[in-house]
Amino acid sequence: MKSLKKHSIFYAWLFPGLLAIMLSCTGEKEQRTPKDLSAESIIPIPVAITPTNSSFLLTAESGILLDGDQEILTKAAQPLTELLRPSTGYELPVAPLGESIPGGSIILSMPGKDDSLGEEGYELSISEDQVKVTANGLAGIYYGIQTLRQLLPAKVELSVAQEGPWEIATGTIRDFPDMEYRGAMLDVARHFFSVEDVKHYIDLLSLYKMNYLHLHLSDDQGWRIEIKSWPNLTTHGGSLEVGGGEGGFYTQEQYKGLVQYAMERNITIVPEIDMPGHTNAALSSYAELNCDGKATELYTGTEVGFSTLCTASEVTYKFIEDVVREVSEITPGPYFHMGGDESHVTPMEDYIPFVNKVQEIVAAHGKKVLGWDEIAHAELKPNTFVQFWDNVKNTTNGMNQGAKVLFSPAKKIYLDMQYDSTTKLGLHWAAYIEIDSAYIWDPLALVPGIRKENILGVEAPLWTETITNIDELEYMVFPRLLGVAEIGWSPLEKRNWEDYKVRLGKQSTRLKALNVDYYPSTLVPWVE
Ligand code: TNX
Repeated sequence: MKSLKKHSIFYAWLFPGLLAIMLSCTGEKEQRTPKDLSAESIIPIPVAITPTNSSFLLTAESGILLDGDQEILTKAAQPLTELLRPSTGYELPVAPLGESIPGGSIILSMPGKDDSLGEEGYELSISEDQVKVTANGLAGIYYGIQTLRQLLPAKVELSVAQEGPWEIATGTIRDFPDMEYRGAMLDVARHFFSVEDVKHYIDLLSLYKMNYLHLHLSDDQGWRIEIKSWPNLTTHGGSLEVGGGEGGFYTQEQYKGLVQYAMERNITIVPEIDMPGHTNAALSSYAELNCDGKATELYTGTEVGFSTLCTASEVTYKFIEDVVREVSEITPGPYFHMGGDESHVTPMEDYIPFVNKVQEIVAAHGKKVLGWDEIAHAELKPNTFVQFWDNVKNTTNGMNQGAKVLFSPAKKIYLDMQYDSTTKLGLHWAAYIEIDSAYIWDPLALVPGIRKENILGVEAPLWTETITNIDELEYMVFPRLLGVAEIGWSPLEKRNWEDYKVRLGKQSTRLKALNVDYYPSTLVPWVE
């Protein structure tokens, strides 16, 4: 070694250029900090990680290269440039593969069918010289980018230029979701949330690879989506919210904007119009929807189960037909959620034919029915799905009729439940739900006899009787949502609380960079 050095110096004296080259080579190597890909905090945890213990460095000379259909990939590159350009301050030109880029590049590649990755899976391979995201389609590329995002320093989330280095651990990740439906529900009826708030929520959901957002658009306290053929629903029925404050609603144009915004982040909107119960806002807006022909008063309390549509009257079904048609026309996703929960004042002999009829109306508008587990009392049609929230018997009944089950067990993932008896926001009728409790459960163990093929997925609801604004939303949702995301995406054998809580602790800087007001549970070793 020593003699080699001596020699170098000797030759350098003769050939200064040679030394410069040698130093620059060794110098570059020395910059690469060994980084262990398997020790990074990725949530949800990927299916397979193979570390190679070095690092890739993103620099001002880096670029993004597209390998495959240029038009589709240009779209796919957008979330990546939107993430990287502001925080790194780098130009990061986007070009077809083959173009010469002086620095290490990120390649987005869609070479064709890799069946084992499916529609949403991806492979991320990182060497010292390049990062490559490979997938079958846009969704997979999007998720590969989200993983890459979590491998970059948290300051990548900031919107003004930061100092580097922008290092990424090397190795390979192969990853695809365990469940096809990974969602969250937001109740915009009890308290209204603006378009901006919902977009913000969509942004955060997409970081953790959630792919559905269910909007609870109507309830006793408010009707939140414009229906052109029944305009009082929103002008009157949307005017208030719980507590008596000003309500609000989305125009159809605004809703379409939300659908589009979500779609760009691989999230499908599921609209819910709750019926026949939870309908006071509608009953107050149109007298003819009441069996006695009298409009009710607007309601701003938090009781449940006191209202019902008049299930025997024709106008009710004309109303439902109009609502389902208008909402379906602006909803490209496959599902229409008909609610069906807590219809305590609808006699069962009326409830069953009602649910049967609504399933037909929804099917006629080309949508699949989702409903809370009570709908299993009716005869479920082939394209009906049951959302388990409370009642195992109902859920089993639905499953035995061939319906797939969406898991939202109140005792585990109702995000409106208090963390413990000292947390101020939220309710506790189902349980106090700490971070560990929301994570350590498995759908297969909750409903006897259920098999993997009976499961549609998981969805974490946020009911908003006590949640009035986006800060309160963040406090209840984060960090429990990350655990739900992992249950939906990662295979059971990869899920482990001891490992998860360490990864969660490391998400702290990212959540802070994103300005998320999360609940700092003492069960988690937060890393500042
Ligand atoms: C039960 S869950 C409800 C909602 C409430 C929630 C509060 C379900 C289908 N119905 O109406 O907002 O509890 O936790």
